[in-house]
Amino acid sequence: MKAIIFDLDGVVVDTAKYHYLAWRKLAEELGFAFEEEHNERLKGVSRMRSLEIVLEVGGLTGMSEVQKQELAERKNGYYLNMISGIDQSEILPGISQFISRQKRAGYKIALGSASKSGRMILEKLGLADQFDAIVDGNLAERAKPDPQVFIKAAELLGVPCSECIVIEDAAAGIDAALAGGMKCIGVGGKAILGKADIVVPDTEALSGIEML
Ligand code: B16
Ligand code: MG
Repeated sequence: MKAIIFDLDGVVVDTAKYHYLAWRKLAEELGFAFEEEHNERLKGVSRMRSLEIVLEVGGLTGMSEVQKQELAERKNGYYLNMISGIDQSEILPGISQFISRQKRAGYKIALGSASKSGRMILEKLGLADQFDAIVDGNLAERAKPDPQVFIKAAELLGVPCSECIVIEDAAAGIDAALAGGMKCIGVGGKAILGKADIVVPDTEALSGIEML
């Protein structure tokens, strides 16, 4: 294995809580409650797909494309406001040390995130310089579970997909990595991430994986 491709939200930083709070605020404005139990479905999927899931939960059908665009932009405004002060203190436990160690061991490091704010968030966390390639939602038109975001990262690194390991916290991301012919480590619960080659319960446990 020559490269490690990191998902962002849920692997490098817990931005999922801010995505959730922003969707919940939008849902409240639309007149329904968006409960946390539905949040898992939003992880790793694109902004527009997330909106469709939120509207489905609220039983709102028949919105025009223009209306959907406005709602997605409104939610993104709330989200950007919530993450405006994000800093190194929000990097998930053990991740900075893990990235430094794998770089010293010779791995190339990339980001493969669905988020259009991916690069900006890495910069705010002070981690952007550690990444040899950054692919976020601005560079990939097709959302996970399509493997495009990870394949682009492998191409930018100049490493064949078969020599890349993806680290993911979402079922859509695991499916994307496997569809791209990559190895995959899941961070979270086995019930959701069971298709991954290895599943660890949290980011701190990544340092104990023997294949790295
Ligand atoms: P944005 P990841 C994903 O990030 C999030 O998990 C998902 O909830 C979000 O909808 C998506 O980014 C798009 O984010 O609205 O900022 O473009 O897990 O792929 O790093
Ligand atoms: Mg994620």
